[in-house]
Amino acid sequence: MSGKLAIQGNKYSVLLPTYNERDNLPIITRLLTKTFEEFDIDYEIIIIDDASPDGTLEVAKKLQEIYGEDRIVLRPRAGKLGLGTAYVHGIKNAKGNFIIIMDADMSHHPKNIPDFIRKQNEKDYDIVTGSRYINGGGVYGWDLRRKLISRGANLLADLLLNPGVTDLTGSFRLYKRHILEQIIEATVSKGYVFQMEMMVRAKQFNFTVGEVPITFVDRVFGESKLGAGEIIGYLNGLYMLFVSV
Ligand SMILES: Nc1nc2c(ncn2[C@@H]2O[C@H](COP(=O)(O)OP(=O)(O)OP(=O)(O)O)[C@@H](O)[C@H]2O)c(=O)[nH]1
Ligand SMILES: [Mg+2]
Repeated sequence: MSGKLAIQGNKYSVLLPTYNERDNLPIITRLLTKTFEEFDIDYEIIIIDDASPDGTLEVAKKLQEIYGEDRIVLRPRAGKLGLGTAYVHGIKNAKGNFIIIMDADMSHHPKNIPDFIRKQNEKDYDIVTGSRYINGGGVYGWDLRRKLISRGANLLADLLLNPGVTDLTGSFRLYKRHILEQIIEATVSKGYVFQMEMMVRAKQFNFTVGEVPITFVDRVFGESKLGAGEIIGYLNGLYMLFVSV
């Protein structure tokens, strides 16, 4: 399979937002570079660190020394400003005509990226989204509570907004760069609801969306942040979209 995905002129910019990912960052970076090299794909990895107290940025600088400045791009910010604006900040100066968004905590595996690219090539999709909820996808390491919350969040959003995508809250996605810029521009929510709104906007704009199965693995290092506040925030955001879109 190696080498077959390279299309002349295509470049993939991976946006990796990080907050306290010191232990995960070297592993995900190695797996990313390995995957891209194996398939002879042009890439850059853009790390957007929000002044993580655990020293993630220092680790990122070391990685930049190892892999080179054309492969590892650092776009740090002075404080924890949240995921939505981290993507906006990361896209500025991104060199790729495609953008891949994924978590840096090893919940998303770089080995799936060739599937995203292959899928995109199939029908020249504007967006390809990773789904835990189609055949071949799944979730590992979550307890029943977390599974139910994720399923519930997806079912509810699907019922109210019907964007036609099976995994709305996931954040492992490939976008044409100009499409992502347009969607982010239109997206107003913050927090967990942000990923879901992006798919609702995509439908609104009639962008084409392909899906590939992914297995999501719960983080091993670092701390989870899903609490009651996030759930309430999600429900609020969903309601706002329901009445406004
Ligand atoms: N730059 C930046 N990155 C963030 C921020 N919040 C989270 N991240 C990163 O965004 C990605 C997803 O966040 P997670 O904390 O893993 O969120 P989650 O996957 O919903 O929840 P858990 O994995 O259970 O903690 C990870 O790579 C985080 O390090 C932020 O405010 N700024
Ligand atoms: Mg995570």
